[in-house]
Amino acid sequence: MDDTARQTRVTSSHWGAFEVVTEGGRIVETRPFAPDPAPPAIPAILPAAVHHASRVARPSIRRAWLASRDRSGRGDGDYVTPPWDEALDIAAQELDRVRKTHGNGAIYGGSYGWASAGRFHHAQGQVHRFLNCIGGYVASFGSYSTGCAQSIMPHVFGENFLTLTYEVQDSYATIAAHTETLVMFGGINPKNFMVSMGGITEHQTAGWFDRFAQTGMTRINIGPQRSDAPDGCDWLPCRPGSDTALMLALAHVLEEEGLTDHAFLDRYTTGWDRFRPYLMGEDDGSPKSPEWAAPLTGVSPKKVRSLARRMATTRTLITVAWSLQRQEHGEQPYWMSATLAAMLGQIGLPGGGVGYGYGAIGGIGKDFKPIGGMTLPQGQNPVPDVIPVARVADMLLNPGAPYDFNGERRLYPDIRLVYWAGGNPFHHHQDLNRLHQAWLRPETIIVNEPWWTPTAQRADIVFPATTPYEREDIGRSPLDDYLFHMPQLIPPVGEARDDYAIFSGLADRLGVGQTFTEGRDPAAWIAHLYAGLMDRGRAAGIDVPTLDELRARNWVKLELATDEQPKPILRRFRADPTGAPLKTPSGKIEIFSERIDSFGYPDCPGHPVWLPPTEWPGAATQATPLHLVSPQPGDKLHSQLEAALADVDGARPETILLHEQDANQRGIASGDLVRVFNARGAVRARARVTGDIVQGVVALPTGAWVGGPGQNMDANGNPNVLTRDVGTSRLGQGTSAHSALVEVERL
Ligand SMILES: Nc1nc2c(c(=O)[nH]1)N[C@H]1C(S)=C(S)[C@@H](COP(=O)(O)OP(=O)(O)OC[C@H]3O[C@@H](n4cnc5c(=O)[nH]c(N)nc54)[C@H](O)[C@@H]3O)O[C@H]1N2
Ligand SMILES: Nc1nc2c(c(=O)[nH]1)N[C@H]1C(S)=C(S)[C@@H](COP(=O)(O)OP(=O)(O)OC[C@H]3O[C@@H](n4cnc5c(=O)[nH]c(N)nc54)[C@H](O)[C@@H]3O)O[C@H]1N2
Ligand SMILES: [Mo]
Repeated sequence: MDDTARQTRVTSSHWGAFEVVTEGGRIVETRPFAPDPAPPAIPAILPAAVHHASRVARPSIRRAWLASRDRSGRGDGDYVTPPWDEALDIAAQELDRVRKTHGNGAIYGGSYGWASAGRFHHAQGQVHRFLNCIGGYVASFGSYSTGCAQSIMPHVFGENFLTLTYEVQDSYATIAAHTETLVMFGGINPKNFMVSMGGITEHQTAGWFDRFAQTGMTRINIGPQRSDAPDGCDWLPCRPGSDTALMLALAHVLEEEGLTDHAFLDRYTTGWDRFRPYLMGEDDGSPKSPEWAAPLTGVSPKKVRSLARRMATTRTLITVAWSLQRQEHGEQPYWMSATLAAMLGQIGLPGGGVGYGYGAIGGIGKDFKPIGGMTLPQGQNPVPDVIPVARVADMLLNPGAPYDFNGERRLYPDIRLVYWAGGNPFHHHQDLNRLHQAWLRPETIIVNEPWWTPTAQRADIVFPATTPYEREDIGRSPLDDYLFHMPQLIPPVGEARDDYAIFSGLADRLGVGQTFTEGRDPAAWIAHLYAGLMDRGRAAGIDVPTLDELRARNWVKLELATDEQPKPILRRFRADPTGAPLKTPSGKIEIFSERIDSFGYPDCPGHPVWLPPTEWPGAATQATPLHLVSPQPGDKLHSQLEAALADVDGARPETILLHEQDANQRGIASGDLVRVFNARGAVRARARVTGDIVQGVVALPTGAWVGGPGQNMDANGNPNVLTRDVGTSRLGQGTSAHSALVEVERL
């Protein structure tokens, strides 16, 4: 095939499928994929991003590290660019030195991040398989997305949190048919359902909201921003961090007005008797009434009462955004929402109860026959150490120190080498100045990256990785009903190699080449993994084309649509609580957990409670009077494609939303450049003044590449310079990204 001729082919990505026009070995244009009813705008930036000057062109090694193993200059930008063979030799020797001197437990390979959508070339799968082949690595548990929920929710519902969100909750079709009142804590966010891990083809969530409106469903967005739910929803402004107080007040009204479903509580839950005295203030003299909550939440008691009555008398679904657990004490709104739903007695009824993360990614709320995805086997990790993913800076700063996590006391390992592929911690982690200090500790940092991200800029060895457009792959997500052959569209940019080739080269040098590759090249691996997918499809009665057919067709829509819920765990539990118990210790929904209580954590006691975060509007000070929420960016995925997006006129610094009154007080108008700061750091941002945010709250999206170390202000506007790096609690140890106070001034 002449790959310089003009061609149009389809590929898949985390933000959807799209057509790619190539010519002369370059991506020249992208176009929407016709079957997608609401294609996102993100792919338009691809031609600029893929061929951007910020691509890593050659293997790069920090000159000072090479000369003297210097770590202090990480971020100085002074690299030498040896040929591939030499760079791989150096990296392999260093991996070997570290494992022989300190053991594999000194290698951190958690390597958190979204990487790209193709299944074989998924960077995390590749790095984990490689590190397992050379004796293992310290891994990470959970995600920045839902780490806290993954710890708390199994105690409450007995189910893995991801199973709960992806397979147990009602689909949008069921909600449209049954729900009368949709109560959305943190909204169901139009910008967020554009993306979905591993791919999303038909963006249907907006269409479902049109349907909800037609059915007359009441849709209430509770939180700091009107824009967190689609247009047409009611907005109940509420201060960030205060949702648990509002849920408690709703619960108090139910109990006070005789609206609690006690029959449900008796049959399906445990621990109500331990929780009720707290709710009614019998044990602490403080009833959790709407009047109690009002100064915390900013919501009037009258509104709380009328909402509670509506929830008790209509089919009500409570939804909770993932953002509510990316904050200090994020366990509490999650646990309390389950308790509130139990009091309403609708859990297990179609369109009733509680659901988590609707809209967080576009794939949630679709019901498909499960035929699984396609993953590279990662092998066994002989190293037992696993840290909660968001505790990475704590680990690097405190080797050997004890920490608590979900009932266990553990010790942080002593990390000498960090290997990252497919993530950008200098975008995603909190308190980046602290991470920078932590990052100076390991002896060596190796990163595979297509672009010179802030993380690549702070690595000692950088291997240039291909993007999905430069290699063949298969696109397939269990939350989607399309299957893609992702053809190689253009030759690798610069000297980039696939992660697979990089790890094969290292594995060869470390004597485990055959173990890593099993003698397969990428095409053979794709054929091997694809055969497994075909088998599972056949077993489920689904017609999956042969790989050759798929190659010829580029994409197919699989017949995965189903009216049946794949895992009707809560329906069966409701029908027969003794015959189909939950996997909690009591077999029931746990409003009080003996297990959690036995941990003795003051920051996560045995039943849901109101615990004010250290930083939230209720703790605002003169120096930091404003609460910062740092949502996902609407125009892209995290920090991906940032280099090209940052070039767009006026795009950087990133835009911060301020309430009119807060802006007036500071003499700030829309378009002004501002300095956002607290004791942890300062960033530049561009102001946009609005009435659609709660007064005292500012919103600065994530995703800008943080500038170089040593500057006292990040010029691009990465909110993680300002966020606080502390676990949600000893139980969840998730990120507390959304709990931060700042001040803003005009520049
Ligand atoms: N303040 C604040 N911070 C947050 C959040 C928040 O709400 N507020 N949200 C958090 C959440 S939920 C998340 S998920 C994280 C996201 O954080 P990340 O997942 O780390 O962010 P990405 O920008 O997606 O990073 C993926 C990186 O992989 C690279 N990459 C892509 N394809 C390949 C490949 O094939 N090979 C290799 N080697 N590299 C590749 C990309 O160029 C990019 O640099 O951020 C977290 N941070
Ligand atoms: N376009 C786009 N979509 C994405 C992503 C992306 O990078 N870009 N990232 C994806 C990923 S990895 C994830 S994990 C999901 C995350 O999905 P979410 O967690 O839902 O996303 P966020 O944008 O962090 O937060 C949504 C909103 O929650 C509100 N909020 C913050 N704190 C509080 C609070 O205390 N109470 C209430 N009631 N509301 C609060 C904020 O106003 C914010 O706009 O998004 C996914 N979708
Ligand atoms: Mo996430």
